[in-house]
Amino acid sequence: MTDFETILTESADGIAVITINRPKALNALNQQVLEDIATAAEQFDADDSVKAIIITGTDRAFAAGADIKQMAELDFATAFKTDFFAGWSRLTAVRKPTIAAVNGFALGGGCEVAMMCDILIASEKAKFGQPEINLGVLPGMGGSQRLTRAIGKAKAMDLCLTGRMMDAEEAERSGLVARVVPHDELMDEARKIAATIVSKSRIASAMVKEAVNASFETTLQQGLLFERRLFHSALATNDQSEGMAAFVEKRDPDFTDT
Ligand code: CO8
Repeated sequence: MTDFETILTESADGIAVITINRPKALNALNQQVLEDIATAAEQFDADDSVKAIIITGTDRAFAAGADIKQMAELDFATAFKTDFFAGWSRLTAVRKPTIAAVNGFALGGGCEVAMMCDILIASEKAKFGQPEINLGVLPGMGGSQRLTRAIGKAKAMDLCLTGRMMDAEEAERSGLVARVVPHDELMDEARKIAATIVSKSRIASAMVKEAVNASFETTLQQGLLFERRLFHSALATNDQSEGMAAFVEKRDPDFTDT
């Protein structure tokens, strides 16, 4: 694994952890953070010993948004020509399940990076928001799209138009996060979820991810057909034979990711 400037990485027992580590700037996302997270995620995605990836922050922040000090200097021509921040799509291209363990502020781009992950869990101290309106701009990394799909128009408009923050309890109630846990238990809970995923067939978990994500891109009929065809394909895997044999024989399955 490469040495990174703005993140910490570790991996053990099939679980990789990427920790955003610019605490003095509340983990604000500059170009280097993008490059580091995307590269680490791609490397873990290609690493056969890894089956799930956790992304988390440090101290008070998951990430307090795109780096405003960097963006303050940005003009239209440069942003357009460089397709500023389009590189975050590298994170969404990761095929292994990703878990955002949101420990504190997840604002603007921070909320958007969390929403690029497959499962969001939050500490009781987490705060979510799209405060770009306070800066005279709007969300630019998916906030108006993924947030609206996650929590609906009413809440998404409320958050994006007022710039207010919502706490973890409201985020769970709204459907943005899957679980809220006490702050000190956040990483244990994230690792438990990841360990559960690690115990499953990697082919099946990748198929689940593709099928659920397809629901955001297709009509219901196309999505149902895609899901059914994936199911048919799953019947060609050794893990399907093993999983169903283990159930019939009343034992734990031993998946081989084949
Ligand atoms: N960018 C740069 N630096 C930041 C950011 C940020 N987003 N957030 C916090 N910091 C820095 C502060 O400047 C401060 O640094 P310093 O000590 O050098 O002054 C340090 O972090 C600590 O912050 P505060 O002193 O402000 O801490 P508080 O506890 O008083 O406040 C808040 C915490 C409420 C989180 C506050 O820092 C805040 O409001 N931050 C900005 C949040 C925000 O507006 N985020 C959205 C940014 S815009 C965005 O994400 C757009 C994404 C789309 C990109 C476009 C793609 C095409």
